[in-house]
Amino acid sequence: MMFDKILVANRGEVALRVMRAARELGVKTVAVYSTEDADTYPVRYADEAVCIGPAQATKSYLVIPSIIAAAKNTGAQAIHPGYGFLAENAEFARACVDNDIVFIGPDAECIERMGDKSSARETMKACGVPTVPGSDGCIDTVEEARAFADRVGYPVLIKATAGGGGKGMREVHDPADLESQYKAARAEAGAAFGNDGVYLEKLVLRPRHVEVQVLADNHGNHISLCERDCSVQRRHQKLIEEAPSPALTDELRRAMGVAAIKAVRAVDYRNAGTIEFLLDESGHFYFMEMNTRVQVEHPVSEQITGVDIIKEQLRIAAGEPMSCASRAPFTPFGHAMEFRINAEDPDHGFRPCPGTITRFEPPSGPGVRVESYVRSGSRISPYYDSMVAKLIVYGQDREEVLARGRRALDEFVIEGIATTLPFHRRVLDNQVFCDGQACTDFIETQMGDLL
Ligand code: MV4
Repeated sequence: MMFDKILVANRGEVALRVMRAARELGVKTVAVYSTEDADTYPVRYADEAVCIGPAQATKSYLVIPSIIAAAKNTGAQAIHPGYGFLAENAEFARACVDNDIVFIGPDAECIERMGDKSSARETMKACGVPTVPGSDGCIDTVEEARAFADRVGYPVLIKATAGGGGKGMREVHDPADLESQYKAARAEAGAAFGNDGVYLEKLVLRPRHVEVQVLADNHGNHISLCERDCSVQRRHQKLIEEAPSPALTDELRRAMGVAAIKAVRAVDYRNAGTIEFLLDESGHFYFMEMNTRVQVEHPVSEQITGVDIIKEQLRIAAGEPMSCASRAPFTPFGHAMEFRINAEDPDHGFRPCPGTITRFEPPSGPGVRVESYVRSGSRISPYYDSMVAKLIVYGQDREEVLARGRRALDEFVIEGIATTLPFHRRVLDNQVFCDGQACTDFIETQMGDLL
């Protein structure tokens, strides 16, 4: 049975996105908020709202007992964690279950298994999902690292097992640098995660980041909602995502979908998740990481499949079958692109620019979707991430979407703070991007003049 009431353990655009889905399903919503966010739109939008502490996330959005208490006190039957904060925290998922609250996501075991990157890699390798040639488990000594690198050949990449998102990662191109890079990676991982375990992989040169959106329910349905190409990133922060990937053939798309579903079945995964792959220049793909949450860029998948991923998450968590299973296997319908509009100044190294938005006039018209929690007069807090809005444009093909993106970005007015709007507009004039050729070095190699 669908829930009567859920709590949203997040803020900003994703809190609003989840509450909108809940409202369409007739589910009441509880917002939690820090004192810093008291006057924001998602807090007003919710049927009820509970203050859980001061501005610092470690004293509010990350405090598990406060959030559990808020759910108990309001009679919420389930908690949606959004992305970031506690979304991939196994302890939180367990605390929900221990308090008879449904965690809208996978179970704690799946979060844990995928959170350890070396063991996630082992799991995927064992079930036949392609992985980059790499070490079996963690590498405990420099000698072991050297033996491995000599065997697979340079360049290699040292990765932190507790990492993800690029922290504690070191490339080694020259055997002379192996020892220092190995030690540096361990030290960085230890300081960042309190776990200095590292493993090695052969370095894939000029890869694209292609990730497959999956859904799994308690009724045996495991489906893929095609892929997203997220190759335009800066320091592991995605800036533009699109679906489908301009780099895939139908055959490759099918193969990646099959691999992603294999991965999901292997760990008995439930709810929405993403399998991230590296795609090399010769069209080979390799498992990189699994994200056990809904992601910022989920709307591009929604636009090309017609599936409301958040609503499906609620249905699945409530024990219902997903409503879209009979439409699988999905073939992409048209094209979609998302531009993250951040309060950052692209002309000054993307430095954060919190402050008050004096004028906010989003674009509209055919093929335009704007996901945002801000209004004219909203304040962007320095305490949280700098995302102000997501502009999603969609249309019948990539050409139409590029033109629509230019048009919508030109219409978009944000005054009072610097944003990434002009950066995106320049990307849409770049030939490499327009040709669908951007890989993960795109910003460094193509937008260098702007950085
Ligand atoms: C790699 C790689 C090349 N070869 N693994 C980046 C973060 C983490 N998810 C893994 N990452 C990478 N792993 C091998 N064996 C290159 C990256 C990488 C990257 C991947 C996707 C998108 C942007 C990236 C930027 C730099 C490095």
